Amino acid sequence: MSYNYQEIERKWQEKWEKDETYKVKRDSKKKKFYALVEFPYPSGEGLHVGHPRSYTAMDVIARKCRMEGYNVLYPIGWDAFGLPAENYAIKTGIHPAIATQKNIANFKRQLKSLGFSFDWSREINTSDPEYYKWTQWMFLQFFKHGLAYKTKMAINWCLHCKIGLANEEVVNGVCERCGGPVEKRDKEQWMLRITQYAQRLIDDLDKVDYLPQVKQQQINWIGRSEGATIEFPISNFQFPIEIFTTRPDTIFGATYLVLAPEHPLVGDIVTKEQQAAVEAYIKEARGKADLERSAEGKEKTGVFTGSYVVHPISGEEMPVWVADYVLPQYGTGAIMAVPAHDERDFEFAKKYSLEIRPVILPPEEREWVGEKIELPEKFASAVYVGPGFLVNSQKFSGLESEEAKQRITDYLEKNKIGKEQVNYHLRDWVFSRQRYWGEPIPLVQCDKCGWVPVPDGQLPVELPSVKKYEPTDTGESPLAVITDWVNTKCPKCGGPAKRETDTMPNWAGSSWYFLRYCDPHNEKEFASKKEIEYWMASTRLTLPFMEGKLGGVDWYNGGMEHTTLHLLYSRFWYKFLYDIGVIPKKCGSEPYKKRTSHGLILGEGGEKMSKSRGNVVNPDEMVEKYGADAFRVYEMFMGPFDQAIPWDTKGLVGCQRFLEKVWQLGSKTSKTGKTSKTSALERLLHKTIKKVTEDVEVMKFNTAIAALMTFVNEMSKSNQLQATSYKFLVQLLAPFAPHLTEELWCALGNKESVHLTKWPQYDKNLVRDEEIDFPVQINGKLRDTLRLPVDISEDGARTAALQSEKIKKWLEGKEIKKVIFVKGKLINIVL
Ligand code: ANZ
Ligand code: ZN
Repeated sequence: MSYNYQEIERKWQEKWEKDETYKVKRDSKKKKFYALVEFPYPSGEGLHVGHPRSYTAMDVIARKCRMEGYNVLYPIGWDAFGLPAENYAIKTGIHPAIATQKNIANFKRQLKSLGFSFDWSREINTSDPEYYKWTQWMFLQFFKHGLAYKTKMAINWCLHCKIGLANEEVVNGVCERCGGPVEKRDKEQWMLRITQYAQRLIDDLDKVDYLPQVKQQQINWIGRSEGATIEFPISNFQFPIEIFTTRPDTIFGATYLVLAPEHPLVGDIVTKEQQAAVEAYIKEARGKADLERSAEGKEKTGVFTGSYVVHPISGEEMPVWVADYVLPQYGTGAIMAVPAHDERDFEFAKKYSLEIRPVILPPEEREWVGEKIELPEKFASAVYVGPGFLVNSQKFSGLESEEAKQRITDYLEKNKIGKEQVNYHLRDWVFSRQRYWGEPIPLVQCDKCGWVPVPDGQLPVELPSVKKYEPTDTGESPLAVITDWVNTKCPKCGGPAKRETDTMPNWAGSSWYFLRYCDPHNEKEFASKKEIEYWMASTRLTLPFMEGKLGGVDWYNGGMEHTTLHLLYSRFWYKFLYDIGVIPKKCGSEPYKKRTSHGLILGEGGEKMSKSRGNVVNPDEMVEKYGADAFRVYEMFMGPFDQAIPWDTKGLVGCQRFLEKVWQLGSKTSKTGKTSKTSALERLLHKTIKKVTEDVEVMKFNTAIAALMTFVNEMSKSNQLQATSYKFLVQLLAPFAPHLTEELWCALGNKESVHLTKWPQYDKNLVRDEEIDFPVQINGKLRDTLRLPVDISEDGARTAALQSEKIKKWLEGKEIKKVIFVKGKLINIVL
């Protein structure tokens, strides 16, 4: 009988669906395991071969955990709001909801064809009003707790998409979506105060088990920075200019000040003579993106304001400049420039011939340290950014940088010139979009009452139908022209009011979807506390290697590209829900206990897979030609899970052959045949069980499969196989190749699904490394041989030798001079 994967795979997929094999219910008698993958955006292109890399990995883990007795939740859904569906609607006039439904149907067919053990009864869709009702409800919680606010701000505006972008969506100065130019525009925007959580988002990383680089990326993104704010008084002007610095130790090296072009004081301090030049400069700066303005190496530009400040300690006059390398939203939007010790200031000072005054000397130049030193030219001709010793810094001269920072900050505080300050690079989250295909923001503006939430009972605020999906040229959402939807009554006073026409960004629905999976059909709450507590609580410890961590989703695998945005947003969102008491305390304040990431799958030539390169591999075609099981095994076998690997169809063919071999082995199996208990094959079996069990736990899927391949090769050599070895093989392979193994399991006469059987256990005695005949010599002559493990240590061998009756006889009354031990070879006792 040949291995007809197409028939077998279809058959078992239908059976699992009918039997609801992977459906789970809360069961307080069982320990739970919650495995999560990032739900896909159902694009028109369908599934990419990269999706199943993550889905198969977590499917293997979920299936193994199920066999280990856990109550496993492995859900899936659709992150269905987003620009592509809207852009498609603009082109074709087809409603995004209809296009999205069609894409979902296609994705679902594809995912089902791969045999993932998702609990499909929990399928969710973020663009479903039943779902986004709760996204809106949560937004209102943010609003009611003062964490959502509307403000006029300079936003990144994509000229092509006509959409405001969050800082995160501007990559290398261009729009992340279309690659088009981005400029700054003032717009009223809804914001979420994620900055209020900055410190906790750093601190709580200690409580979770994330890949080290994932943690580091989050920390860098939040960008905590310790320093001081310092005030510089302006001659003939009432207000001082406040700057932020991380290097108060360099204060005596400050030779000029720089304001961001957007700084509110610019207009007040600029002199008549300089006014025209400054205005022209500001106009130009507005067109540039932040990164272009601040990158090192980019040519710096600026203009003198004509005004001077006074150095707060030395009393010297310093010119004030405007330059766009200083950004308005960070710190105070103003800096003291220290060209001798800061790259950008150095470039700028050279260009405009401003003074470069070294005040920090590297440790090896300590001889120059003092209060009034004539330094050689060389110190001012290159920038030195490292720590060192202070020079020409009044009474602080001679101090080391770190100590000087503290002493100078103390001095500033005592004299009320400045104070210690911690800043974060993280900005508040721009939470509104002027687009159609997103959750409407459920607020109403009343002339009398201001912004008023839509009452809970009236949620969801459903997206009304529009005729045209283009955003308007004024930048309003297409919803703004539907006057009978916009005009409404104020829920508070009953007077005339207008609905907010902005919608939410597509990060909204994905910020809490893992909570909805716990209780997806609940109509009264986003999820009941009971269900959340069961699936997310910390007290219900899961796998041994996760012990001691907080509660939450047990294991979340997803793309490295989501480390700074989705991961951070959803941690913030969850912490807020936790703080307002809608998440049970037992669950802890972090949503994900463990986070891992998979490497990308590249095109056959090693480049990124993309439509434009024409190197996209279609999963449908691969499944059709080689089968879902071979496809799954290949994706897990292709290379280390966390690394980027080029696709190679030859590798897939190899995996198919491996499965065929397993299929053929079935016919060689005898149900009665007995091989001796400790045969080499028996040992190899137990080592294989151990290897697969341990490797899957650390996502070394490729080496786990390699071990299975070795085992199968050895089995093929033997002409009669023990039924138990074969059964174990089928079980070990089940998480990787669920259809084939189910068929083989059934053929062995079992009624129950292999996926619900108990995971094989290995015998500790059989995984130990083999023993060898170990020679024991006395004065170089063989006197005994002992059965000892190959890897026995010197002490072990010595003890064993001294216990041997034969050896004891030779040693009687003699003194041991020394012992020569050759690992794995011999021991020689010299008398
Ligand atoms: C003087 C100085 C001397 C600085 C020196 C650096 C080195 P992080 O680590 O990112 O917080 N800075 C402050 N506000 C800025 C703004 N709005 N736009 C651009 N640059 C700004 O960096 C803080 C440092 O970046 C600050 O410390 C300031 O330059 C600059 F040897 O002050 B420093
Ligand atoms: Zn009102």
